[in-house]
Amino acid sequence: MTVTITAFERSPDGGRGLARDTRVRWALEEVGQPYAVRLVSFTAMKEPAHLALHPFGQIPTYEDGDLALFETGSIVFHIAERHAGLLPQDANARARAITWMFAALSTVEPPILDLVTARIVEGDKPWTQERLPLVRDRIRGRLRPLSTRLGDADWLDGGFSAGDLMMVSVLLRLRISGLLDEFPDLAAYVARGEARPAYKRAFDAQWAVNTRAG
Ligand SMILES: N[C@@H](CCC(=O)N[C@@H](CS)C(=O)NCC(=O)O)C(=O)O
Repeated sequence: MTVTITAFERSPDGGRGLARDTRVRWALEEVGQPYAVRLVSFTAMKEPAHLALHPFGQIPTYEDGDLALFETGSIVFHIAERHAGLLPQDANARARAITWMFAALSTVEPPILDLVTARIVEGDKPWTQERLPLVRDRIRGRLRPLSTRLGDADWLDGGFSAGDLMMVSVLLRLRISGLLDEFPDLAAYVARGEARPAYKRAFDAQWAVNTRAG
């Protein structure tokens, strides 16, 4: 049974790797698992067939036989549990790698999403310019300790893991804001993630979808 994921028919970022199917593609590429992609429009995402897979009407989803999952944290964790390559064998190291996945999604990603909301969704509100510095500072408040913890290591805890995959996926959304450049070690960390052949294959696949004619 081939794994099937969903992705935007046309991603709002034009295929720059910011849509969250990229992190699922990346995980599947890291473990060498082939997959099919079903592209969905914004309209289809809110219709019953897709809502049965994803209660919030979003992408990505993951289907493998009888199993249907949503939420990238859960999907990447599932892939990492089922295949070698994304989680260490040692029980404690494995638990720490999983902790970094949670840290990426529940501690680092929320203020980054606030910035996206402030810039794009609330960009025309009269209070946005006053609020933006606070939002940016909250992100720095996460990047500073992350940078301290990374130190001069390549990855967050030993070898590359699903924790790094998720953290890099979250951080790369910051590039356009310039905030990542304030932390050259984190910028280099993200670049290391993006240099992985599996990431490149994932990026290229979603880029091809979003830059095709028609
Ligand atoms: N927490 C969810 C977030 C999913 C999400 O926000 N997906 C976006 C694309 S990256 C989406 O489908 N947006 C369209 C919408 O919400 O209508 C996850 O990690 O999977």
